[in-house]
Amino acid sequence: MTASHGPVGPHTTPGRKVLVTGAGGQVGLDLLQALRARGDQVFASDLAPPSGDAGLGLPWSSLDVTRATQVDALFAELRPDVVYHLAAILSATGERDPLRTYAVNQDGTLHVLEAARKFGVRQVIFTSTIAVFGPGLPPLVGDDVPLRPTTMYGVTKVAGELLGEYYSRRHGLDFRGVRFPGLLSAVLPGGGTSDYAPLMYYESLRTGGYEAFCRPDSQIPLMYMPDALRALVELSLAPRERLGRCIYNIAAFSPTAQEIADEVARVVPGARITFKPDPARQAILDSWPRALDDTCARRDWDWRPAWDLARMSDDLTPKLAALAARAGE
Ligand code: AKB
Repeated sequence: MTASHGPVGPHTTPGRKVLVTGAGGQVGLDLLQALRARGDQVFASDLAPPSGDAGLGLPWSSLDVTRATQVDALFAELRPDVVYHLAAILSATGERDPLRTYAVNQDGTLHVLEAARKFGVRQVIFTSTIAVFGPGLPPLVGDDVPLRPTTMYGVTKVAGELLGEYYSRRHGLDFRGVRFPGLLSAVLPGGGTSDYAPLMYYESLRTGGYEAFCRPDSQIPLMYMPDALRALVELSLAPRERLGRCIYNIAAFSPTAQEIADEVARVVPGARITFKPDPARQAILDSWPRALDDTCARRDWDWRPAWDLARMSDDLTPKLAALAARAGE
């Protein structure tokens, strides 16, 4: 689709006032630092602010996105230029409590978009996911294949994409987003089906091995967090007139679970990785793309991944080793 957007703002200048929802999660904590480093005035929000140093010394607000009055009050108080809307419950946790997942992901996104409209937010950046896709996919999955998700997480992310596009068309909101692959970083993930990938590294470092909940031939798109953060910033700063759509596939690498296990054995010598597929999570993995086609992102805003599996392993392993050591103290 062709997106229509709101008034042009100073997207390429630093010093934007940026609010991040769901800031205490795997993406949020790293994104806060990336935004601060580029000179944005950053405000964080989540259900509860993290304790101690984890809050990075930034202003934090308690925000339950399922409460429209809370969302309105925070937007009215802060009047952000840009909102990164990350607050969501992921796929595996989502299947344990689908109604709560609907409330957080679906109602929460509606509340954020509505507050953005009411309080003059210039741009909303949305984090979508490979979970918007469902069974019967081609080997390389483009942006516009039919979206038939099997999880409540996927259903609500499809709806979030469509709601944002509606606000873009109807209200001129500058709504943009990426479909993230499974992400790996030095912050442990919370409740995703792609978690087997980072856990292979982390548990091998912490305990010497890991029993993965998937088959060795499972294959989904994955990405290292620095690429994911750069995508969120670069998409936000891209000239609007170049964007032919609101939501973009982005891709980096697509190893099988066995290939990740082999890679972990290279960087964590002696790691014992075994496979014991969990039927529910395996079915979710089997319904997701094996590889994403990100041609549109490459064409419209010059997206390119910088990290492959081997480079990521070399960079990530010492960071996860430090995390595992702290966990053992
Ligand atoms: C999940 O596994 O639910 C997430 C995702 C792929 O969006 N990491």
